[in-house]
Parts: sequence; C-alpha cells; structure tokens
Amino acid sequence: MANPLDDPTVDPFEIAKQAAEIIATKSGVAKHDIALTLGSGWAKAADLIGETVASIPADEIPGFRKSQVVGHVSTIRSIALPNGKYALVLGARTHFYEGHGVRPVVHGVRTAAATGAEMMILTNGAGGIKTSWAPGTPVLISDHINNTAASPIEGANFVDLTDLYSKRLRDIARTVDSSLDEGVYMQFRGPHYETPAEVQMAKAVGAHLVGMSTALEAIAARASGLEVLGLSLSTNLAAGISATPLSHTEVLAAGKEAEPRISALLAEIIAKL
Ligand code: 8IG
Repeated sequence: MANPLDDPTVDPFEIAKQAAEIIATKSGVAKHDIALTLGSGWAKAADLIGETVASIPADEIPGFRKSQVVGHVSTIRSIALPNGKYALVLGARTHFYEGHGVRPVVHGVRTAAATGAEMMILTNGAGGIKTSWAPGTPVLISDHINNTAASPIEGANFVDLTDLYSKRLRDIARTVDSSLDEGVYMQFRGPHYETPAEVQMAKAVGAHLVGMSTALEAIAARASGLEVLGLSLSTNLAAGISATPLSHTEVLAAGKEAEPRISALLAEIIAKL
C-alpha cells in the first residue's frame, strides 16, 4: 500500500486524524490518555502496564510503515490501565535514517495527539558517554541536541522548546527509582554509529547520550501540546568511550538483558501518572 505521507501535497495532520479515527474504531477506545513509543530494550513494558484491548498491525493504519529493523515490532496497541486511563503503544517507530523524510518519523506522535493523548513517553536504546553507566543503565532525558539538521515543524511556526522534557514527569520517575540519573541526548542521523571523534564532539557540546531517534519526535510532541517524558537505555558505551568496537548484535543483546528490569521500572512510572 502506498503511504499517503509520501505525497508532499498531503497535510500530515489530516493523515494523523484519519489514523486516530481508525484506532478509535478498531480499539473501541474513543480517547487515549498516554502514548508510548517503546524503543530497543523497552518493549516488554507493554505487557506489564495493563490489559491489551486491541493490537492493530501498523500497516492497517494510515501513514504507518512496517518496521525495517530486526527486533522491532510493528503493532499499535491500546491498553487499559488499572487507573481507568488508556495507553496507546506505538510499536512502529520510523527512523530518520530510513530516508523517508521527517513526516513518517513523527506520524506516531501526531497520531497520539489526535487520539486525545496529553502525555508522550519516548524511549530508546542509546550509547552512553558517561563511563559510570554500565550497559543496561536506564537514564532520564533532561534535554536534547538535535544533530540531524532537520525539523518536523513545517512553515514559520516557532515552537518553544524550553522544558521540552517535563521536569514534573522526571520527578515522578525519580519517586519510583531515586537512583535514576539524567542526561542530554544527542540525535544523530545514523544508521552508522558515531566515530570516536564524533562522540568526543558530542561530549564537548554537552551530550551524555547518543542515539538515532527521539529528538525529532519530542519536538513534534511539544508542537502538538504533549507533555514529554524521555527515557534512554544506555545499552553500550559510545564509540571510543569503551575500548571495544560496537556490534548491533551485542547492542540488541544488552537491551534484551536489561528489558525485564527497565520494562518493570517503566510500568511502575506509568502507574503513577
Ligand atoms: I542501542 O552508540 C544504540 N543506539 N547513534 N550510537 C547511536 N545510536 C545508538 C547507539 C550508539 N547505541
């Protein structure tokens, strides 16, 4: 099926509205409250937060693409939380490095907003720059540096990004685990990992985490009025910070190893929202 977002004349917010209508119809849930994008290492959280009411293949919803990455699932789930609220789990992240432009990257966030969500939880696997973060350490994102040279915002729409990553939500997360550290996330385009020199550049400009997602999504979330919580799983020390080269297989394995622990953490955080 052709993706409507590939047509540059189409209004992406109109596609997001259509996607939200399909989700409401297929799930029977008229309004979702919280949306989550679960990146590498975080997927199990979906099974822990509540009762799944619907699991919809992403390709049945306008604007979504099948995931191209091994180990990433492509379903959109509607989950009833114990507190009576509904969560929308977006299991179909499109990465900027896939080369389809920025619209598909932020379509999930815009769809979440159109389903009525007020909060967006963005999670990812990332490379850590702080040597104190052993592989498998979860980190709250306090701010980001968008190093993609792209923006999801179209037109002269000057969105304020002060406090993009909600202090209120970070404080709630720390009531669950007071040892949670926080750091600045720098999004690179990828899909190659950084050179050691690029990691040193990231460190010099104030980044603590390097990854290939989240910043563009967070910007779109703020533009849609969503409150943002960002969480990284530092699965590996960034290139050159550790002596050993990076392997995608090892990075995935570290995510899998940490998954039960950090998914439980995220579920506990969501129970407090
Ligand atoms: I998981 O070291 C994971 N994702 N850019 N660099 C970048 N993305 C990542 C890394 C990393 N680890």
